[in-house]
Amino acid sequence: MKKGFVFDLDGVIADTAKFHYLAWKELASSIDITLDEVFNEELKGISRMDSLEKILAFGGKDKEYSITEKECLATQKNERYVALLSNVTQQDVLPGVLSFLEQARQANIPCAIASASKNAPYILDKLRVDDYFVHIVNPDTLKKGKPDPEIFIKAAKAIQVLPCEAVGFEDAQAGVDGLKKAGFYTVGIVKNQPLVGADLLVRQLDEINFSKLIN
Ligand code: B16
Ligand code: MG
Repeated sequence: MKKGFVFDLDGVIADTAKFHYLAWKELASSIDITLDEVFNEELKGISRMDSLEKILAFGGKDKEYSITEKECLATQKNERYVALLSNVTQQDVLPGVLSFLEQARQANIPCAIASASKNAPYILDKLRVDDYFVHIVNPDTLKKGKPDPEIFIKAAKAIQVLPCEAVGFEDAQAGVDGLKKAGFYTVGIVKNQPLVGADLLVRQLDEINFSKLIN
């Protein structure tokens, strides 16, 4: 019997990846690095600073910036990202998510968010789904980002369930790897990307038989 759910945000609750991509693409282009959608897949689920490091390495510029300059670049990207989020509404919640969260509420299954995004509380508020989550893990409290299992273990603790009693929902390979290491039953949300190692793969949450999942 499953007793708790842990959700990733970007790519599971809403498609904010398109805004991350736009903001990174503009930032990268300002320093003469051209990003493409294939490379962008590698940034999913990865923290802001780790994403910047990957982009600089991709452009062969990883040795060119000091820590302060990198922090400046990351802040610049985030300001653009947050500006792009300003028009987000409940219409942007991915198909099947609201009805799934409603079923969890009816079944008294606590839900938590395990997102690498420091903007998660703001995004959940804009999407008007924050009431469904009893806990949002603060990424600032983590020693390591995904694929390390730490964020998922913290989320399970916060909703007082064991990882083996929990279901995790992820769209990124780093997240699926972290959930499996933590010992969760793992649902992978696929779009066009391959996801290896998930226990169940769906395109959207309304493809899931809710009672079969929890029993
Ligand atoms: P921020 P998730 C992740 O969200 C994104 O997939 C990733 O692309 C982004 O770099 C990361 O959040 C950090 O986001 O810059 O807003 O702190 O998939 O873990 O919900
Ligand atoms: Mg994600």
